[in-house]
Amino acid sequence: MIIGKKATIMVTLLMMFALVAVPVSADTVTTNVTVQSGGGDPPWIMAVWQQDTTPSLEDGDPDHQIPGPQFMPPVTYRGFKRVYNYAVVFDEQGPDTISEVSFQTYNPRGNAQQLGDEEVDINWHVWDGRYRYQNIADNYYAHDDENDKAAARAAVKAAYEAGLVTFNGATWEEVDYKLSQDEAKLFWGGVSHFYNTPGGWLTVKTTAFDINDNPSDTVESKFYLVPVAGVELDFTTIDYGKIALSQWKPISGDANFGTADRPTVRNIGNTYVSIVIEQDDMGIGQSLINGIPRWDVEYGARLGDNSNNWVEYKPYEEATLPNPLPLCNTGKLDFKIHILKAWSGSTYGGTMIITADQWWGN
Ligand SMILES: [Ca+2]
Ligand SMILES: [Ca+2]
Ligand SMILES: [Ca+2]
Repeated sequence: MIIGKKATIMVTLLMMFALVAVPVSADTVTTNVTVQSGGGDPPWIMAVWQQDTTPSLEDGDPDHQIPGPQFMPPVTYRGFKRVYNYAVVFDEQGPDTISEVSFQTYNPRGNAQQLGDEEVDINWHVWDGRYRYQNIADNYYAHDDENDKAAARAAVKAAYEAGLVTFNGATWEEVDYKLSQDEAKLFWGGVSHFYNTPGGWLTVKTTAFDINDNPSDTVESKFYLVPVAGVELDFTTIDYGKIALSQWKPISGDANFGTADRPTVRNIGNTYVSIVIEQDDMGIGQSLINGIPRWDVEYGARLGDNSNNWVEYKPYEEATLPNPLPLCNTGKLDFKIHILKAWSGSTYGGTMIITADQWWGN
């Protein structure tokens, strides 16, 4: 036991001596470098994510309750939602040899009604997962500039803490370390997603290239555009005009948004919508027919001009039009009225409520 302790102490002293001795002894260190033939190694994407420009980095989930990024659509006619793609890239031949980072966005799959419901049997139109567009990173933080490095590390940390980042064979600590050591570089580029970009989980496939055109492995990440039903009307009043008792009187709209006397609806959200209509009785009231109350007025509405799509409804009854209004479509709304009993020469007025619901197929 005693011998062992002494031995330990001796070794420690020798090591201390050696450490002190190195600076003055001009030791020789061997160095190795391999010049790669055929262009070297492909870049390595260590981490990717998407974020928006709001303080929470994801306005569809500002308290970060759901993993991954969630964003709100603009719900504005011809509006945009700005989303930024980020990637931390490493290359064995050095960060200056990374020449391009490409982000390719793909449509959602299935009907995407719910956050977890990204794969369902119904696939149609824009929910078929097809390729949408490419964004090439046009910004990066310099790997050898202290301010840029601090900004890059802060950006990765904030996104990581918000639960946005998809890591690819690296932890956040490893990514942060490589950035701190001038070995990796943070790239980004912005995409303005048009208002009719379909709601649901969109896939982003990120690939980096080096100056020898070596492509990295492609890293897949996802972000969620929250499905929101939204429509806009070009009318605030419907004048049924002069009517004859017991005769249906139609008022036809047009597909021209901006002509208020001809009702038009357009979809400004990122889902198909069904139109729901409810109207009061305009003060026309009820009659007792064989002791049973009956409304003295009824209504009808349709989207488009197919006669099969008319829906007739009583006052205060919610009527859902059978045909949906697809994404980014403008439609004609027709209305009709049928008065069974009212005072001749009187004018009646009321209110109609028009609502858009998400439509995901029948
Ligand atoms: Ca390389
Ligand atoms: Ca989230
Ligand atoms: Ca119109």
